[in-house]
Amino acid sequence: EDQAFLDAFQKRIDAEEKIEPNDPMPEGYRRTLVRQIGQHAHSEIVGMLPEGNWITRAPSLRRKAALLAKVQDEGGHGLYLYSAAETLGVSREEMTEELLAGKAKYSSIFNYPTLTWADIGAIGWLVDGAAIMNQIPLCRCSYGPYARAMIRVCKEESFHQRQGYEIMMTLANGTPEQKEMAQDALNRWWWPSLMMFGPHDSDSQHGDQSMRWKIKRFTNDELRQQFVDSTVPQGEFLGLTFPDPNLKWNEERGHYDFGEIDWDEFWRVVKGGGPMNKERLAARQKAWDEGAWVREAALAHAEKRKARAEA
Ligand code: FAQ
Repeated sequence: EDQAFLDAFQKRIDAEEKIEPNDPMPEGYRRTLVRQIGQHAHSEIVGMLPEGNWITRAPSLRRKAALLAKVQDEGGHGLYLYSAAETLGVSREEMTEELLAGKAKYSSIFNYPTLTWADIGAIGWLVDGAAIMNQIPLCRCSYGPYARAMIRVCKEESFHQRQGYEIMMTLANGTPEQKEMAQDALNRWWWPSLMMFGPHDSDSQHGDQSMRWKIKRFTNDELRQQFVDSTVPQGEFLGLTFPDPNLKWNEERGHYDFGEIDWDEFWRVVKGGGPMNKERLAARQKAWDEGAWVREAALAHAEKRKARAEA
């Protein structure tokens, strides 16, 4: 790739032009998007598992219907995202094989267990809240198909977030035991939610280049700070406390200060050593194996139709 091509491409990016599937693009740009969109898709699909765990145990029919719809939405998001990645010349099969081989990542957050019903509230409130903070700027990503997919995804995420917050509100205003459950869920999900935004900017391998290419519009630390600033008042409204003694409003900065993330835990979970990593991948492997006959049948059917059309 010569410099003139790279410069011309950067000019299009700087002019806020959308890059479309058939446009010439640097190989690094294509690779970064395949990596990020693929990981994002895997996160949505693996992300169905922690909440799926509670569908049969939801406390009422109304809660069950809402949770079922939310988990279904996540499956839909995964499919849009695989389709967006396919416009860059990779197949869904290749992406899935990379996930199952442990080569492609998915969000660290989905490697924690959902121990009580309150976890469903905490996931909607915090995990979907963090996802929205990260995904609203992706609606302005320079790559057209990804940006457009994010618009609908964000609308659905905002329903998910409200669904979760409303569960937390009900528990926080319920019996002392229910309030205790909500507090326990916040204690366990707070730090992993902050980890969703990725390493500090100084340790973010891809951050600078992705900002230049306008794939990312804000850095990991900027988005994490925005999330803390908007979420802490919501927690206070619930009458709950955050498990961080260093969390404090900083008048001068106009932001909350907060404590240091346990980065050893973060990298351990990212590298496969989290509490639920093995179970999550085993569940994906089982679904892939058990779905093999469907893929084979669909292919055989398509070939038969093609042969008939040609005869
Ligand atoms: N977990 O250089 P950076 C959802 C990896 S929301 C695991 O900073 P980048 C909705 C990173 O991939 C969750 N790995 O990377 C939902 C890279 O490794 P690589 C999904 C992480 O890409 C809600 C390395 O560390 N959302 O699913 C994590 O510039 C509720 C260095 O990091 C998205 O994927 C992590 N937390 O920035 C579903 C959003 N953080 O690839 C169900 C799109 C970093 O070189 C229920 N993605 N790594 O092997 C992004 O915005 C970016 O990819 C970041 C990371 C911000 C996640």
